[in-house]
Amino acid sequence: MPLTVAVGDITQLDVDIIVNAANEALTRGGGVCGAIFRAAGPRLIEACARAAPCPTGDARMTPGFDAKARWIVHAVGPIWRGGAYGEAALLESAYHRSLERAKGAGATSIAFPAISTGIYGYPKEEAAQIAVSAVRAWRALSKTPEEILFCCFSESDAEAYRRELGKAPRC
Ligand code: AR6
Repeated sequence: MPLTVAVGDITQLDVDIIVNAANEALTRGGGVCGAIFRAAGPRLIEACARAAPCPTGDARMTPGFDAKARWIVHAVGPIWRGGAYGEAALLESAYHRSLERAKGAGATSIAFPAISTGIYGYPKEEAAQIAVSAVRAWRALSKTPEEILFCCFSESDAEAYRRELGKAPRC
């Protein structure tokens, strides 16, 4: 199945797993995290407290509770500090660890937001390039989850992903 780009609110997607752009404490925040906590309801706060902490570059999984998705993967991307602090490797790892969790759960579909590109300040073009290359690298190793979506909150963010997906994979 091709990698696809969706535009809109990730909580409205019809997928097994939505990925949260989380913080290490797995506490309720703003951005996509706020939308996911609203959709999942108060039980998510307790489940996240049990699953915390989650180091940057790693991911934890909880049920989706009242959200449409069956599970939520909480992925912690890096805070952008200029690019010389291992941010790219940490962002790539956040995608990889999320996909490992999805595969472990037997999920067939997963949607990612543009992790780290909001409150954490990661430049959007560079983050899209890392997201696409991380997911392509996963795809070369594993057939599951079959459906992988990039959910962008704006049309201009989606354009960055479409450009990356249009490029040949890097070796
Ligand atoms: N659906 C899809 N994407 C969204 C949505 C939504 N409902 N809302 C925002 N985005 P951010 P981060 C996009 O700030 O940079 C939280 O407080 C948004 O436009 O949500 O990883 C956490 O608890 C942007 O492109 O996450 C952490 O403390 C992308 O989601 C911290 O923010 C990510 O922006 C994480 O910061």
